[in-house]
Amino acid sequence: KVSPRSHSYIRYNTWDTIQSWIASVSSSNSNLISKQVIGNTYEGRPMTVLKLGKKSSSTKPAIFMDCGIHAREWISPAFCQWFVKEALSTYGSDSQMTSLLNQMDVFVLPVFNIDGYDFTHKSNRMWRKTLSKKSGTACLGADPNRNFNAGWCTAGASSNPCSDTYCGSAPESEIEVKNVADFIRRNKSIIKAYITIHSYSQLLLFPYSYTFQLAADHSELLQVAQAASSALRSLYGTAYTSGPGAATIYPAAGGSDDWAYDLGVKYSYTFELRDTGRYGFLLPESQIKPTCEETMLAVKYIAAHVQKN
Ligand code: ING
Ligand code: ZN
Repeated sequence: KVSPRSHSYIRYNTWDTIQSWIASVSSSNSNLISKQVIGNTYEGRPMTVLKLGKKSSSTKPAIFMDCGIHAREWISPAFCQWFVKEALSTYGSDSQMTSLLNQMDVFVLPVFNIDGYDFTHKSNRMWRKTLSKKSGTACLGADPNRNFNAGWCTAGASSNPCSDTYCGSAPESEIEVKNVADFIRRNKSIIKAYITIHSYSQLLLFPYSYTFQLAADHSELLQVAQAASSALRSLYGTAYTSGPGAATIYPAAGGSDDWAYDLGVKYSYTFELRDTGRYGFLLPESQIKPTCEETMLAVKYIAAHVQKN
């Protein structure tokens, strides 16, 4: 049972709708979900992490996945909602999902940058950053994916508060980034994989983005990314490119995947979902279902690899 039956997984839901969904989906599936607030956003909205997994007496290894780091990338929160629905509705019938949730927990943060997401629905559809205020400038926010403590502000980021890639006044200056980083640090011993969902460009990226140096686990990360991309492509032919961030998209410091990797989370991936630019951030709602279905295959591939390693 997924509930509420009225929730639409093929719409771009507002934060208010997603917040109600978080409450009802967790209360009506308490055998498989629990929720915890990891802190509030700058404007005071609760950041709730859903923990999916069969309850166990022993501590289980886990995967952490977040959506909506960037406000305008609406397909991303749609994917996290889809993932939760699929996990609940296929547990017990799909052997891989059943085994995954029996052996591991999946932490899902459906919307990371809630203030920004709400702002894109109400004021500025193309907003990317957080909405924190800073003295000395009228410009708002910082780029949460430049605000992690990984080569912070050394490449592909701006120290100008008015820039869309403003790195913030210090690493973790953005409360949303601090809340997520604290949660991952607290659960460092159990978190085996970090997956973050962005759009657009159809890429499956892994560390590093802050340097052109190859990660210690480069060949395994590449092999898993390529196989996950093949699984994704098998459904509708959607082509993905995979590789380290710096060489595949552009050098950019302060990203969440690089930070998680350097903390010790080996399987650290950034997805850039559909499309390649025709609609860009304005991906039509008619593409939510196919995009989420194909992406499930890649995420499940990565999860299966993590599970057996
Ligand atoms: N792209 C990412 C960005 O933050 C990225 C690319 C991935 C940068 C990983 C750094 C680390 O710019 C989008 N579309 O947000
Ligand atoms: Zn993004």
